[in-house]
This record gives sequence, structure tokens and C-alpha cells, in this order.
Amino acid sequence: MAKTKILIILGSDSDLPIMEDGLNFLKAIGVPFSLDISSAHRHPEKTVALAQKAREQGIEVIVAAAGLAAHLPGVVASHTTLPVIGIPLKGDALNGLDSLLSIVQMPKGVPVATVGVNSSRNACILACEILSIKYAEVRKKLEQLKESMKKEVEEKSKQVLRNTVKTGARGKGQGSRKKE
Ligand code: C2R
Repeated sequence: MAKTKILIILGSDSDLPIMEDGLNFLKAIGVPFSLDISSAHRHPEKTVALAQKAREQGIEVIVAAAGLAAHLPGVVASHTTLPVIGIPLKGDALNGLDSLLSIVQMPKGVPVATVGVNSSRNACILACEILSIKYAEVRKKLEQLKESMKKEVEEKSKQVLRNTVKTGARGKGQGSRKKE
């Protein structure tokens, strides 16, 4: 995929460390993205312009991440018909519940597809899943991801069984717990 189809907007540069996990995923599977900082509160004009121009610039999905009273994803969604994925970020005071509710509880008519608190990787996977409807190469990468997750689970399962055989535990579910 040569052209950028995903626009990522962060409420602040202080959000970058949490976004890193998602960005690394996109880099690893080779899906280009553009990244910008804006704020519905601190720079409403820029936020509206980003949302309004995204489609004509070839963007197909927008990911918006913000903490605290996180109005950014909702405001972006109100100015575009592109799908918007919101990432609630954990602040100091309320553990991310503030941003989670601000993003997920949108009024009828303006949805924001909300992932878990700090779940930047899931947001980027979801963005790729939307693109995979149209782009076979993205679909293929996602299928490979599913396969690698299965292998990882299998590997961990074998490892646990090997360890429990060594220690004499039974190795499955609650049955493996030692009796008091
Ligand atoms: P600073 O670290 O810049 O003070 O930002 C940002 O996403 C960040 O998590 C603190 C937090 O404020 C958030 N922020 C919003 C919005 N703009 C910034 N929630 C907005 O417009 O929704």
C-alpha cells in the first residue's frame, strides 16, 4: 500500500508514548499512516480542518487518541463521515475512566468506535481490518497475524504443560491449583 489511508490524531504530544505500540504494529505490517497533534479544546479550528479534509486527502479511517475529558474523537467524528476509532488514554486522576466515557458515550448519530483504555495496538488493528475490506494485501497481513497469535498460544500452552509435568502439577485450569 503506497498511499496513506490512516490518519492518527493525538490530543497532545504527551500521548505519544502510549500510541507507540499501535504505530509499531502499523510499521511492522507496512501500512502507511500520517500522524498529527491537535486538540478539540486547545485548537478547535485545526481539529475541524483535519476532520473535514481527511476524505479528500485519501484517508479512509481516522484514529483519535486523547486523555482526560476526551472530546477530540467525538468532535472529529462530528465533522466527517469516515469511520473514527477512539482511544481513551489513562490520566492520573481517574485511571482513564474519564476519557473512556467521554469517547464511548457518544450521542445517537455520531459513533466513535472505542477501544480499551490505552489500547493503541487494538485501534490500529481495527483500522487495518476496516481497510482489509478493500485492500487484499492488508487482509493477508491480518490473516498472518491471526496465525502467529495461534502459534504463540500453542507454544505457551506446550511450555506450561512441560513445566507442570516437571513440577507434577496437572497443568489445566483450576485442577492444576495446589490444594490448601
Ligand atoms: P497535556 O499533556 O498536553 O497537558 O495533555 C490529551 O490527549 C492529553 O492526554 C493532557 C491530556 O489532555 C488531552 N487532550 C484532550 C483534548 N485535547 C487534549 N482530551 C481534546 O480536545 O479532547
